[in-house]
Amino acid sequence: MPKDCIFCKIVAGQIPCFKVYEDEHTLAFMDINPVNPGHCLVVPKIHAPNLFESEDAELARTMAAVRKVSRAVQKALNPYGLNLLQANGPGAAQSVFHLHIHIIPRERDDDLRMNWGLKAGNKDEIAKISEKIRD
Ligand code: DGP
Repeated sequence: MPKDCIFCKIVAGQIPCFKVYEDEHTLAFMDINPVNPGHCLVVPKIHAPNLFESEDAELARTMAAVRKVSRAVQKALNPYGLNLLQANGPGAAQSVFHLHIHIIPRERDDDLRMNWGLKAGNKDEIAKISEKIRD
């Protein structure tokens, strides 16, 4: 585990998160800067900095978890739609260099665009939504 990887620390339980799903290979938790309510992230537990350096098997397991969590988000929050996003490299605005897939619930006319600026979320609201998805 790279010493300075924030998502490795979350996987190891050294930094808290609002967890919504976990299995042997993957972890899903709420994004701390949600672009829309219910925005969450799915990560492989084994560190890979990006898509290019990930293993096929890890990627397949991660995407299976993405589908599972996406179904939970859809059921819990009934969004208008869902976007999946993976920022690959600084040029694509990747800011955390541990592979992760964003699950972004969409609202009608939310006017969401790619490469949004980071804005701190409301922790109470994030916690409440995470309970709905986890259930
Ligand atoms: P990206 O820019 O695609 O690398 O997305 C990184 C996301 O990770 C960004 O939306 C904010 C989120 N994030 C950064 N640090 C933390 C953290 O400590 N906890 C949680 N839950 N999310 C984080």
